Amino acid sequence: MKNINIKIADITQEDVCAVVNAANSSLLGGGGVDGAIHRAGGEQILNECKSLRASSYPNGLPTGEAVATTAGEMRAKYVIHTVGPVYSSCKNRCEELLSNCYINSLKAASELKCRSISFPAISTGIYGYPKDKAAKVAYKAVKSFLGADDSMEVNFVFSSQENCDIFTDAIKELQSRD
Ligand code: AR6
Repeated sequence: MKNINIKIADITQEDVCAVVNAANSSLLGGGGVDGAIHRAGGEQILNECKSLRASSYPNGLPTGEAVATTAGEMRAKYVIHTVGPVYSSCKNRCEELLSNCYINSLKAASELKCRSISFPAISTGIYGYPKDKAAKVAYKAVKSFLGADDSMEVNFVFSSQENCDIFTDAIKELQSRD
């Protein structure tokens, strides 16, 4: 689909307006993409996250919601932090919550006047969401957003060829309906 790119890269190196962080509700960092983004962006991101916790999210960022900080030393202008569902406990809300991550991140990027955004495969690492299922949810959410606003360039960024292949195989069926 036009406006959607699929690539293998380190998301911290993306030259886009906004990179999305697969965060946890504490917003205070972690492993995986989250750890890599905080390392690459430097302490400015953590300081902004701490302020957000103190002001807007004293109990943490709820699953499916998204909030932006600047991107510190990364090339991107903003980091949009979102919290994906933990697959073992999201029950019948897994799809809805993962979809919300994509839609709310895109809305946040749009509010910041961004025209380019890079997503990691939210929830498919430590949070255990099956990669093929997550691919379909991610693609459907992005496609529906772009249906209403096609001025955004969306990158799906994968850490390995294998993960990229799982994604492209899973969305082939959906793409044939584009
Ligand atoms: N660039 C692109 N993709 C990456 C990178 C990278 N630099 N590093 C990992 N991936 P995860 P989650 C892929 O675990 O499942 C953290 O501790 C990785 O292969 O980062 O949403 C947070 O603080 C996987 O497919 O995110 C939370 O506690 C995908 O990115 C928790 O992990 C997401 O893996 C969130 O878990």
